[in-house]
Amino acid sequence: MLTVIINGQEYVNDDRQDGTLASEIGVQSLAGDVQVFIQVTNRGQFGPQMGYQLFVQEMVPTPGPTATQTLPPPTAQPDPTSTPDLRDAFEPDETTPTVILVGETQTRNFFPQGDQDNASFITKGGRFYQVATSNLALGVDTFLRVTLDGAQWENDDYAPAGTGNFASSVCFPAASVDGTAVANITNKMQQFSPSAAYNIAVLEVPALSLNLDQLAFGPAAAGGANPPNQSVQIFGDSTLSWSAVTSAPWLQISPNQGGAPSLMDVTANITGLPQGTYEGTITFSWASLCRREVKVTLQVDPPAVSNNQTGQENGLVLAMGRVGETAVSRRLILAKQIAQPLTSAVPLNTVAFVIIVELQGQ
Ligand SMILES: [Ca+2]
Ligand SMILES: [Ca+2]
Ligand SMILES: [Ca+2]
Repeated sequence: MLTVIINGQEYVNDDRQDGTLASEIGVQSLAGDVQVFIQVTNRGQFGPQMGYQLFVQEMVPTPGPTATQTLPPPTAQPDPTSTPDLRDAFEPDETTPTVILVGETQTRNFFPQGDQDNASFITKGGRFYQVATSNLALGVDTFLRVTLDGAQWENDDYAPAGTGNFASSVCFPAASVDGTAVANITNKMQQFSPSAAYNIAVLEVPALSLNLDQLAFGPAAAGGANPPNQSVQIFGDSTLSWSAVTSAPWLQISPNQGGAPSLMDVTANITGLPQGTYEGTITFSWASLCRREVKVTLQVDPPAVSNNQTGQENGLVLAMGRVGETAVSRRLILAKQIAQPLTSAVPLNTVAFVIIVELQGQ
């Protein structure tokens, strides 16, 4: 990017014309001999090989009929407030996302204030793609959202909490037809500076799909048998290699790695678990940064209690006297559950009754 200051007037030019990244500015001194200040900045990559050539040429106005056409006007509009452009080389990308090729890695930054980055790439029908950020500078915590044909995938951090890795990764299947996916990247740390840099890359990865997204076990009685095992079916490309972990000791899987197709056996081991509702996760990983989760719930009920522990008998019978003894009227007038055990010998979680039998006419 070329900046020229002459007589206090500043001219800026990025590209001299479409199709070239070179810059050109033409100026004319109308106030005699003056000093001209030229500044050259780079919007691209830096390195020892990143050379360029700078020319300053005098242009003499041609006499004759064209003498009135002295010098061409400056090729760039005056921009007195302009400063060196420290945005990444893929800006502006707000209204029209900058193209990123599948397999390409781009270095971008979050600058200026409020900057978001957008990248688009062509997807082929039936393929699986991974968009991931890496090499995050201090002050950068990427959040990644990919949209394709109205579908949307999001990720903040693919690494577990405590790893200090705030990079993002989204893996998604393209539809059955070719399309254009758009990745939007924002900085959750809200730091905006030329040094708030990171890399964004797009890869094609092996496909992985599951036959379900969640599993529910139970209810099972605490201390009793495990609920029946369930299974997860894994499908994908022949090149797929996945591994899986669970978030809780009670949630057990076998196998924990494989290819496609695979069948995973899922056990909810309730040994030692008190009653309650449990939640766990099976996390599949493949292609380094791709993740897919299956949510698992488990319901553990209170321990099962058999009838003879309750003291409550079905079909309470009061056999008081023989058939035909009409002189005795038998009437159960009250069978009331009371709140407290009758004695300390009555175990908790049992039911006690007071049976009052009123005999009349004796
Ligand atoms: Ca940017
Ligand atoms: Ca931007
Ligand atoms: Ca993040």
